[in-house]
Amino acid sequence: MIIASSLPDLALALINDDNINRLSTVPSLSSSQFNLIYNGFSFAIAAMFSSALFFFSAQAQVGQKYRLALLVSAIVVSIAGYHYFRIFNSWSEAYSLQNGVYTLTGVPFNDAYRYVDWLLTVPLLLVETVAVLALPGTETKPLLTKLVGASILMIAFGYPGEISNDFTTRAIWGTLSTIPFAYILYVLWVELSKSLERQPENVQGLVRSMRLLLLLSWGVYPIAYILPLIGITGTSATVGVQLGYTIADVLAKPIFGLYIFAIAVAKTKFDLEQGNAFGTEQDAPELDLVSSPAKAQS
Ligand code: RET
Repeated sequence: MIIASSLPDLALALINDDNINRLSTVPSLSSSQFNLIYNGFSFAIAAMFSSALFFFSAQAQVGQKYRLALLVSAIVVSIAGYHYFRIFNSWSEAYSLQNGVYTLTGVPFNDAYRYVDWLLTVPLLLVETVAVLALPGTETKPLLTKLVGASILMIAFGYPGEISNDFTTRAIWGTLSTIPFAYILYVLWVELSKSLERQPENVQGLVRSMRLLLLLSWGVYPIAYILPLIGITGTSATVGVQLGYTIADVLAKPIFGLYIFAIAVAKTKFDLEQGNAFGTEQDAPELDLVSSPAKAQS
């Protein structure tokens, strides 16, 4: 009963948090600091929407069975473009210029857009990545279930810490979130490494670089989150957290999507050389980005 009655309070606290005391939102910014973030968000909108156009249209350049992976990339960056548009507007509403300084207006900067974006896009990115692994059909589903479950926990644990104005709360939720994060990266690294032997030669280098990009881009998120906890406070924390997440998002979505595209092109070329130009529906019931060579050879 007590728990039930405190749940709405918790929900309200999560929505109506006071922005003023947040560890990652300072009360005032110089115009260059405000503009750095403003322009960062604007750049992200351009990167997301232009890559969405590219991924939608690039489907025609790859074999039938790789098109769904490109479509997933296009959907990921479209969702992100929409959220960056909302984040950009929220940022503009959160501060106003007074006597040459950007000061909080009282309209809270809405960090929830970012977390909702991750909730939608991270599972889709995992689907894209697992598609590259060329796993036997029966292994794909359990692996995806574990990874998607862990990614939801990672994001859900991160949010209460993100919006908290308390150092310890941020540290505790951040640590909890790091457990599923480490699990995801470990599993993906191991599985991507194992998948190398199933790849044709012209794809192996791309998968190696993609594996590195995954590690580097995902690694930026906890680093940005941790800044207010390691003595980087005030304006530097705000700028560091927002720019860090934005850079990581551009690397993890459009740039990562370009790797998926490059792999799809390389595999289409491989298929052409094998005399299996555009695949068939039977070859590609799912997001079958890489399993074709193994199948073609067997
Ligand atoms: C949080 C909280 C602090 C600890 C960790 C985090 C990790 C976040 C990650 C987000 C990845 C997002 C991606 C989005 C692409 O669409 C939540 C910041 C570990 C890894 C890849």
